[in-house]
Amino acid sequence: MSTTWHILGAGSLGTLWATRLARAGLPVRLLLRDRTRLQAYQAAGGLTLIEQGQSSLHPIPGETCDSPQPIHRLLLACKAYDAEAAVASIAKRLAPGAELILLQNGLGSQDAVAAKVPEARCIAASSTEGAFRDGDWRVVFAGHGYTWLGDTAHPGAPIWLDELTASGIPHEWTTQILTRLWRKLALNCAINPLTVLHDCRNGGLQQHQCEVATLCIELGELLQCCGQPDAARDLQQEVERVIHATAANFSSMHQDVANRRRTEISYLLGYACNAAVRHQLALPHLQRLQQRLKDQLHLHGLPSD
Ligand code: NAD
Ligand code: KPL
Repeated sequence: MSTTWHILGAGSLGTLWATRLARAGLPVRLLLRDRTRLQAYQAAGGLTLIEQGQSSLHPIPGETCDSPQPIHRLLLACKAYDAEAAVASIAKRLAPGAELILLQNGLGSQDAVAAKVPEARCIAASSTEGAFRDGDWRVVFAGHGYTWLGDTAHPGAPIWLDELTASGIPHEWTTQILTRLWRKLALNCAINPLTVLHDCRNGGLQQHQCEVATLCIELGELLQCCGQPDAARDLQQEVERVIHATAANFSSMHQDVANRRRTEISYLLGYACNAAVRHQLALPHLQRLQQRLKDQLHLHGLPSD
């Protein structure tokens, strides 16, 4: 009998994982915040996945976070700023040897979660898949990508990776997950805030090449200083490649601001700027970028943390 996949966070990525695992015949249960959310979910009859214009309904069982059954495997699919509180809400349900897969972007939330559940195995993930919600309990699979998984404390791969393969979830186990997370963080710091400040698509940054290049130099210094030389390698070329390849897209941070949603700034630019301060590294352009972004978020009436 396979271990049940408990999924906390019935948003974009949580739904994308839940529906593909369930479609492969694996046991999946959704963890919902409270009875009201559970009733709303049950009324919808399940999660809907929209893929290449085709929608499919998946009647995955749901339960509230305070249900009594033990959790052996948890996919944490909420935003970075919700991760610590979300894990606290299910901590007492974790069985001995439980495994958590942390899908949060950026850095900082993974350590906060691990500190809350020291007995559990925490596996960090970095994903380039893309999905968005077009309604409650509905997700559109918008961009194929890859998910890297790794555990900074234990290099051995978990036994359930073949379940991801069976579910059609492209993934790779890596012993360098921190390097992956830092590299993505650096890309997000070089691109996303500027798209908010210039109110443009990613491709619009081709008009601001000097600004992007200056940030890449500072981010490279930071990565070196934080012991991440591999994440620093050819950073500027990679940033330029991503800007070109995603020219028509709005960055995730731009979309958050446009939709009046809280951003993950503290786990991206905020984390980078704090790391620089800790290492007594002066990165004036990055610090200034953080201040400009915070001012902009204030102007939009959004939280700046
Ligand atoms: P989302 O906002 O669509 O979904 C998060 C869900 O978690 C929401 O439904 C929210 O209600 C739920 N949640 C939060 N706290 C909860 C709690 N205590 N109990 C129960 N449910 C709770 O977010 P998302 O877009 O799926 O992003 C999740 C993470 O994945 C983020 O860090 C994001 O940056 C990253 N990511 C997203 C994408 C994407 O395409 N959406 C791609 C790569 C990485
Ligand atoms: O990951 C992204 C995001 O929007 O968050 C990039 C790759 C920077 C594309 O915008």
